[in-house]
Amino acid sequence: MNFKTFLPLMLLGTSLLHGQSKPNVLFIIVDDLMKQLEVYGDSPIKTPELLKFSKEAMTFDRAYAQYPLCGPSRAALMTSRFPDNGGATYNKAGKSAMVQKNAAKFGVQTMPAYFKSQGYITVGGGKLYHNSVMPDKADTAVDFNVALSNHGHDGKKKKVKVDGKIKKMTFITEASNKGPFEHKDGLLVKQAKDWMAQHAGSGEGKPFFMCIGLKKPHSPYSCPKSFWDIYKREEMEVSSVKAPNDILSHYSLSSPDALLKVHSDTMKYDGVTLPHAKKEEMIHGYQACVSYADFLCGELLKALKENELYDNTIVVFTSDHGYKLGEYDRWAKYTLHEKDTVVPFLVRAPQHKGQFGRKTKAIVGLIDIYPSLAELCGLPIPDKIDGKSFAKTLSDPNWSERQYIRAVLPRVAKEDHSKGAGVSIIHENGYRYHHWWEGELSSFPKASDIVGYELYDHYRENQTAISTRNIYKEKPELLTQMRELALRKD
Ligand SMILES: [Ca+2]
Repeated sequence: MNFKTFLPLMLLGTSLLHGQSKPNVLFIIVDDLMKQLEVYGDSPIKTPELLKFSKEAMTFDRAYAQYPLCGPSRAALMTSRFPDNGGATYNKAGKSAMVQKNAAKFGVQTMPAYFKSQGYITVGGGKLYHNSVMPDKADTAVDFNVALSNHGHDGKKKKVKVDGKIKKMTFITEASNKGPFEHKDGLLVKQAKDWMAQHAGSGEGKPFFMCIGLKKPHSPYSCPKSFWDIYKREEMEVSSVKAPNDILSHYSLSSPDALLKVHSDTMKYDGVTLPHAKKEEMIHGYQACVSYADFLCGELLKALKENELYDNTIVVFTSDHGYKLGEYDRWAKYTLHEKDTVVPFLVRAPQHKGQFGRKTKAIVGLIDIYPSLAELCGLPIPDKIDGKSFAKTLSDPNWSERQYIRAVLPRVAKEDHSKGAGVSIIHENGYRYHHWWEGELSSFPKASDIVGYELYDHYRENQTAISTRNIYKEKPELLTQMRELALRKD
């Protein structure tokens, strides 16, 4: 037994008493959750459960997705491979069967499949990949011994005509009269709680690895009315943050109306014509859904405590990418900017109790979750993955395994639909860098192929707002240094 393996076992004495040699894991991933939460400072969004949890965990301030869209981000997380290094480069490639197949080509198992192969009981439910976990499907069985379903309510629908065909589409918001456990996510959490109670009572000595993917606050912003009632409509503030200066908009920004087009009551608008009252309703709905997701996370944590599992369970809470609510006159995701790539990130490792309640500025990527959980559970870190373990940061918040982290994004470069792509770097020096080139995402460019640069001074000391001033012309030496890093593949 090497030291790395021995340490967690030594510190988790209580589990040994119960005949279980390794800690359990509860991994919670929420869909489309922005980092603007109370745990990060002043936020109008009420998340009392996460706030309470942050006192019993470590809060990461600089955690980033590797691709600002569900499927590819989740594929990168689940396989610990960058999207342009064997991960998914488009949304549908983030479905579980394809993620597993692609990972196998590189000799990598998905994170839950790896834990399963190491003797863990793996339990999964909800949106973990671009698709939901489906009990009885072969690809689900690769990852999970136990699959939970999430067939509950998720938004009221209306019939609308799209391209001459009648389609049923959800309204963008809904304050529903259903109970919290009748909605999709609530139904899932109820099953997870039941499973925990049953497992705790079974006396089985095996550790579990539970992955729960909550769909909220992803649109439609549909949740029980009681969560809407936490807020007052007149207090909703529409962002006045405008797009950065001197950028190639078709690369740097997402479509202004992509979110609006998929809901029955907003499809007639674009980012410019969307009425102010509708914007306020959308922000209200998003905030209500975040509070609903917060409530459900609290239910999961409560179940761990009630079943005396909490002190022997590592908990990771995060989102698949960030989100915009009107900033840059855009909604949702799909840019490399800070709002779209930064994620909330909280980790509770019972063996590092001494650091609970602390915050860290260590830079981490979602691809780092896989090797970190392996190390924290005393398992060998698999070869051929790109992630780096942040386990040491949990005992020393000043320790950062990374100096920077990368995200990527393919684009349509021109009106002729030719390909373009971009890469971003967020560096511990406080700067955010992007560059764009014409060509495939997988075709790494030479410096001479680059068609656009962005450089933002984001994290200077005492600076709270995200800068939208593109300063790439003002800092030529720094630009060259950052470009060198962005042209690497690590
Ligand atoms: Ca998402």
